Amino acid sequence: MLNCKKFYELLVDRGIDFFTGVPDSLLKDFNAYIMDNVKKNNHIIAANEGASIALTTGHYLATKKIGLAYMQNSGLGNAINPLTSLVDPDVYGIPTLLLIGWRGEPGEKDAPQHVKQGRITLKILDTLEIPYDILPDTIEDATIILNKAFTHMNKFKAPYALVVRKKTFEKYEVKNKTEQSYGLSREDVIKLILNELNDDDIVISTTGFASRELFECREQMNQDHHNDFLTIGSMGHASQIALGIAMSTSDRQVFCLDGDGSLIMHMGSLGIIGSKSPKNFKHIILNNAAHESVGGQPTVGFEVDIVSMALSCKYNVAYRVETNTELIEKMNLLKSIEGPALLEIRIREGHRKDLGRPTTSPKENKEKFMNFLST
Ligand SMILES: Cc1ncc(C[n+]2csc(CCOP(=O)(O)OP(=O)(O)O)c2C)c(N)n1
Repeated sequence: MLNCKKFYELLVDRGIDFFTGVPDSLLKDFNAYIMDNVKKNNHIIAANEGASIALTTGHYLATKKIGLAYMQNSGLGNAINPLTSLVDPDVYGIPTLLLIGWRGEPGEKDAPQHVKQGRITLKILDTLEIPYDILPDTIEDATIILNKAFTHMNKFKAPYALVVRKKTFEKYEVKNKTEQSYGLSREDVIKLILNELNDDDIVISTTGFASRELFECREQMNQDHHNDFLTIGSMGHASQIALGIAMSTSDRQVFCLDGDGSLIMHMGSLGIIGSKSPKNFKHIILNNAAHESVGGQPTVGFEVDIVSMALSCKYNVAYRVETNTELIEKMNLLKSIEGPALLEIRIREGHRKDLGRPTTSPKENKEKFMNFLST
């Protein structure tokens, strides 16, 4: 396996001193290493993967130095536009090193949302005309590949991708992690919310642990899953799925269980919700200021004022809570008040080690949910 420190040193030796991206579980050890060892201004966890390509571009324009943009292959879609219309040699020609976690690699068992993306990842890079290599898991071989990548980037002023398989990096635990003071966990909160909902309320949950926990909470509470649409892929889009439903189903309340990382990834959606102003739209943000589902890398969730953001985007009301009692009180208000309404719940990181994945397929989820909507 590849030692994170040694790989980092290979990059630094070749002039890389700027790192940006959206975290991925396959890259979490390397990510932890750069969080501990790169100066604050030289590592930016981006709002989305496209933004990370723009950030490496800005860094290159200002310093003539190649930056590294890391992402899960699910994020390639977000990056395609700047990859084709900004850094491509047919446009500005900005050398950029891409480090892409390969979820759903053919032959590896993975969750349904990763299967197609895994199958087409290399084909996407071929179509984008971005040369790539699978990152080898020994330093000797990684050195050869990096030399090849840098020769290409410097000669053609173009991006180059390193595709990262499962278990490529050795374990590295982050050392400088700030402790969080909030008491409730995401799963506590999901249970409390489900207890407050009516039988005909609709729930749209965001990507990652939130959807997995929602599924398991329903099981534990002996409840059916038909009220829920689990947005297992498409990170950042749960609120727009919820908006699409809310605009067409005015007699039912739509509760969107969103994450801070997901909200930030496509924050412009808040303005669209506020402008359309559906009365039945209730937006709940499970804010742990982290991308917990892929390793707990920080977001700006506690630095930005989500309540003020919602209000300035013309949400009708917006509240912030952090305790059990406040949550129950505001949930009752949220149910009776006209939307769009937002409830930010400050939570701590933490999840069950035995957290499973939904045992039904996405298509079964869709069919049950659509039947429920049509009754
Ligand atoms: C476009 C895209 N980029 C990255 C990922 C990988 N990913 C899955 S969940 C997640 C973190 C979500 O963070 P947040 O919404 O704050 O929820 P939390 O995990 O903290 O519950 C990430 C980065 C993804 N699925 N899709």
